[in-house]
Amino acid sequence: SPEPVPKIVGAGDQFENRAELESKPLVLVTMGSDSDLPVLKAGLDILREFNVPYTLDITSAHRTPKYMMKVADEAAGKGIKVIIAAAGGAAHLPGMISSETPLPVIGVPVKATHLDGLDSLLSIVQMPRGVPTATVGINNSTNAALLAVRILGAYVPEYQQAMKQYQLEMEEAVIVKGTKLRE
Ligand code: RP5
Repeated sequence: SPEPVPKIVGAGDQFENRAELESKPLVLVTMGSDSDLPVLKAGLDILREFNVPYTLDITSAHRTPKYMMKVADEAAGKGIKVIIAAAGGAAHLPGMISSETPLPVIGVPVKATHLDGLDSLLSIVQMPRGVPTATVGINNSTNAALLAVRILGAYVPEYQQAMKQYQLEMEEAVIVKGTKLRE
């Protein structure tokens, strides 16, 4: 019979209460300004849905550059496994964080200026070789969180299982909608 899957310390479902959940964050969600927070809400809902312990911060590449680099430098040592970084306009935050950490960084371009988020997207996506930074769609914090769960799922079986379940439910929901259209 197959070996039972060992419980891996850090999986969100092992934490009994919110305080403990937040004390051992696996994902750092950081943003250039508190004005980015509304865009991140959907992603934070996903992290909660998947029971992923996360922590929040504001680290501006331009207003708090030294603090941003400190946070990036210390994240891995604190047990963080994935960083989600949201920024708008001249969105240098995800790339700069990525330059200072060995962790996977997912950038969320925020639509913050008259350029409709295209400025943010291009600021994040065109990183130089050697400093990879994953980039999701403009304002799409949902996909940033789902990608973070997938990364965690590569080594925490519970998250991978939960992601498979999420995908099955999404598939079912679309098929039900199609069926209703034909009724
Ligand atoms: C960026 O500038 C932030 O990430 C935000 O999206 C944008 C505007 O910031 P605020 O002027 O609203 O603080 O650095």
